[in-house]
Amino acid sequence: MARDKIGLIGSGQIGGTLAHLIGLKELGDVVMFDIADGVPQGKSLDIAQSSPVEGFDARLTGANSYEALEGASVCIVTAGVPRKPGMSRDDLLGINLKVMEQVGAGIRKYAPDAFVICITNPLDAMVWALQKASGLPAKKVVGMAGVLDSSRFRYFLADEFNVSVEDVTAFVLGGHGDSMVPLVKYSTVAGIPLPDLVKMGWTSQARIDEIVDRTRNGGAEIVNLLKTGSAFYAPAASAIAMAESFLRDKKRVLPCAAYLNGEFGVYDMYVGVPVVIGAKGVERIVEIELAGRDREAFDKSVAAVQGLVDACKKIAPDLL
Ligand code: A3D
Repeated sequence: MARDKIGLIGSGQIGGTLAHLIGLKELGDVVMFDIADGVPQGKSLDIAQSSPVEGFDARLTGANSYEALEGASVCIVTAGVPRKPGMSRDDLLGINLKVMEQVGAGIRKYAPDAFVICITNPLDAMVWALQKASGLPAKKVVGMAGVLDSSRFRYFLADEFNVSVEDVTAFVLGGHGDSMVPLVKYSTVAGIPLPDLVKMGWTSQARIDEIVDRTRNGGAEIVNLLKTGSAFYAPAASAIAMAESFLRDKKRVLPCAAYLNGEFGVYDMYVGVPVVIGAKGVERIVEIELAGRDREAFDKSVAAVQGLVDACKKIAPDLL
């Protein structure tokens, strides 16, 4: 069986890490694309030269033309400008919207059958714009945010309880970052929900609140430490989990920015919800019942995403 071709649109910090992980995991051949001349070529050659040491077989190439993406079965989009300290995700909107229009046109022309994962910020609005610009079916275009947010949450919880990260599950909904909605009652250690762990004296509600807050601001914490650029190891690993579930038809249940048209009472918007990812793309949206404070927080998060989508519609009315 021929290897899958994975197109990485954007070969910056996340793009490079994606290419490395794809090689190490032998998920397929990689085409790195970027507008910066030499960057995708240099990074792909560097990673290819690590393959004899690591013992993986994959063809890695770099390109500055969309043609190179021809026939890709997965495209992961990081093209755009990352956040700088003091810059909000929303400041990025205007610049990255234009990039999504170009990228969408390239995917439509050369990789119309691909499963597309968008990472570019502001995520929930950019994945919406990318789906419109590419014209691909909504179940083949998803945004990566929830896997990262829940991974951060899981890491902090494992650290708090001094248990393996493998035994901590987390459930997050809503938009990326500040407006994310962690569902504490569905987050567990070995199946024991967090509220029970509070009752068992493992932690306090105040500590859980602090951890939720740190998770919400997880991206900004790293931006402030790095001073230039934003997080890239964990975002890349999160997108790889989504790509792997598609390529290997694993049908994992992962929180992703998925297109909602009626589910959760949301229409024509991408919002973070749990979905099943398999060979057909988003095969199912897991629509849990939301009530009380969780519903309120979700609605607030949806309103924040709606604001960004409305801004996109104003800047680029032809996307509709
Ligand atoms: P960076 O290292 O700057 O890479 C971006 C790459 O995009 C650069 O190599 C640019 O040359 C390239 N680029 C710019 N314009 C175009 C274009 N029109 N066509 C093709 N390539 C282009 O950034 P990064 O890899 O650190 O981050 C990439 C994106 O991911 C940014 O928008 C970040 O804000 C975003 N991000 C999202 C998350 C989420 O959880 C959603 C987390 C971390 C970063």
